[in-house]
Parts: sequence; structure tokens; C-alpha cells
Amino acid sequence: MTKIDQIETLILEVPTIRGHVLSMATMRTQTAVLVRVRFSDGSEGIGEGTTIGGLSYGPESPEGIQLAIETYIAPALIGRNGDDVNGANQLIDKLVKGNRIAKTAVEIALWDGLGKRLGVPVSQLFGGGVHDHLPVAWTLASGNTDTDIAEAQEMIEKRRHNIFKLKIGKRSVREDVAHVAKIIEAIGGAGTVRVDINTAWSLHDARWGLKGLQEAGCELAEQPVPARDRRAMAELVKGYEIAVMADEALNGPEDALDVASARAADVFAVKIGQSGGLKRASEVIAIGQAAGLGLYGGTMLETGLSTAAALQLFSTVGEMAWGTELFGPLLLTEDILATPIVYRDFCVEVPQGAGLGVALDPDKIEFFRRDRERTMKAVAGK
Ligand code: MUC
Ligand code: MG
Repeated sequence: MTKIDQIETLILEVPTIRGHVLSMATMRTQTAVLVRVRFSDGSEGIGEGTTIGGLSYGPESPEGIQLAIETYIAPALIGRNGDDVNGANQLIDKLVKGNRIAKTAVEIALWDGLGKRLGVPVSQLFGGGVHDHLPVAWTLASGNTDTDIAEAQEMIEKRRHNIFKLKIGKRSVREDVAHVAKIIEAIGGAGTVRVDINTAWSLHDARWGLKGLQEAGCELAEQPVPARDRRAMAELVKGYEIAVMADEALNGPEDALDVASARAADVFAVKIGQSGGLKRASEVIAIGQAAGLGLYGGTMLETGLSTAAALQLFSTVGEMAWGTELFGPLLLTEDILATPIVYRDFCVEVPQGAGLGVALDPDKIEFFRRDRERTMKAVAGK
């Protein structure tokens, strides 16, 4: 039996290429929690758990993710069969409530290790990939309309992205709608535009907002109202033609069932971290499919590592009608992978090779670690 010997964590801080202005925070760096699992046969698996804007986006912070892994998840898994990912998930779900991003980071490392030992990509462990590339959106969030327009035009020119997600919700509804309308006009037919409000609007704001956005030609509005407000989401789904997407409302399969039953979304933004791992994300996907909803491959602006993990899973899904937004590595000043993920022709390519199909660049890890003096701390087994 291949046993889990050690689980180590590390926090990285990587600057973003420009300020990324969201309704609840402006990001100038991204903070990622990396996990390395060492197995008794000498094999290893790596994973990542990442959130956005400290504690401003959701209930887990980078420090909390690290603590949950080191103090609660790792000790429970040391000595267990490394191949038994389902067993690990079931045990951890009993011992640790919530903390989905922390669970995800460790689960990804287990899948990576298993895939490497078997010599197959993680997608194979989910029945096999049916796509080798997927459409990928870019988020315009510079905080300035003209800068966003120039950025969109550059992306179209380079054939890197032609789907744009605009982050709104910080300014008044009227200003936001005017901002979106200007960008749609400037892009013309060369790209499509969606918005993400990140829960900033009341139902009343959202009624005005969706009306204006729809008239401007915006195709989708992501999480306009607070995550818990399923009734408001359902009212917006019914009241407007523009697609309404659930993001913050979707924390795992139980939420997915709840949102689908309440018809509180047209589209699911499936995020591996928010779902609680690849397995739980596959369950969210299945519920969305069964409910006849559209699917979108979401991101928590992870580095290339968890972006690769999401790609492994999303490549197995028959139809992601709204594409993906797996552009996280491109928002960072430097890639932390030895071989960066490839973006071309408006798509992102699924990494090939065993496990996640990616390796870390050790020099970059050393350079961007939050605490450069501290060696990767072995939680157990030493
Ligand atoms: C979110 O809320 O969807 C995804 C893209 C981006 O720019 O921010 C995220 C988070
Ligand atoms: Mg969102």
C-alpha cells in the first residue's frame, strides 16, 4: 500500500500585472496556499487552495486555509492509503466542516499523486478528457473604462480572448451600466461581454441593473445579489432575458441542488475550490446538467497549478456552454510553473502528461514564498 507520509504547505504572494478592481476588494497581489503530499513509495502530489482578497470574498483566508490543512486535515490523513481519494474525502468531510478551499488543495495533491503513480492524467481518473482546449474569458477590471477598452482590443488583436467579464458593483448602478455599454460599443461584434457584481447589489439595484445591462447587449450577470438570497436570484431569472449566473451561492453539491430546485440561476459558475475539490465540483456539474442549466468553468484566480487541476476536470465535461475563465496565471506578473499553461486562439489548452500535467518552478516558489526563511514545514511524519 502506498501510504501518505507527509503533507507540507507554503503561502506564496505573487503580484498582479495591474490592480484588479472587484466590488469588494482591489487585488495587487494574489496569495496562494500550496500543498505537497509525499507518499511512502517516493511519489509526490501537489495542490493549491486560493481565495481572493483575504477574507473579503468568502469565509476562508489564506492563513485559515493553511491552518486547517496543517492542524486538522494533514494529521487525519497521514498513514492512510494514498490511492484512496474517496475515502480521504469522506473522512475529512466528517472531521472538518466547511473549509472547502483547504480540502480542495489537499484533494488535488492526492489526485495528482495518484495520476502520476498510474501514469495517467487526472482527467483519466474522471473517465477521460473529451476536450484538449476550452474557450477562456478575460476579466476587465482595471477600474477605468478606457483602459478596459484598450485591454479588450489588445486581447482580441492577439487572439487571446474574445469573451470579456467586467467586474462591476463598486460604483452606482447607473455608472456601471454606462461603463458596460461603452465597452460593448467599443468591442462591437468582435467579442462578448458579461458582468460579475460579486453580490454588491440589492434586489432593487439588480432590477435596474439587469434592465440596463440587457438593453446594452450584455449577455450574462454573475451573482448580482448576496449569496444567500435565492429568492431574489429566482426573481431575476424569471424577470429578465439576460442569463443570471450563480457563483458565491454555490458552495458544493448541496447548494447546487438548492439553487437548481429554486430555479435561482440559469448558469452555474463551477469553481473547484468553492465546491470543495474536483470530486465535489463534478457533483455540482452533474446537478447543473440534470437541471438543464448552463455551465461555466469558474476560477478563484488560482496560479497555473490549480488552473491545471480545473482544466483536468472541465476537459471531461461534454458541454460547458459558457466556456471558462481559467486565466488566473495570466493575471500574475510571473508564472510559477516550469512550463506555463498555453493560451492561444481564444482558448486555454489542457496540460498533457501524468497527474495534473504540470510541475512547479522551484526558483519561482523560493522567490514568491511569503516567508522565505521558513523551510516548507513538514506537518507530520518527521
Ligand atoms: C469571481 O467572483 O468570479 C473570477 C474572475 C475574476 O476576475 O475574479 C474572479 C472571481
Ligand atoms: Mg464571480
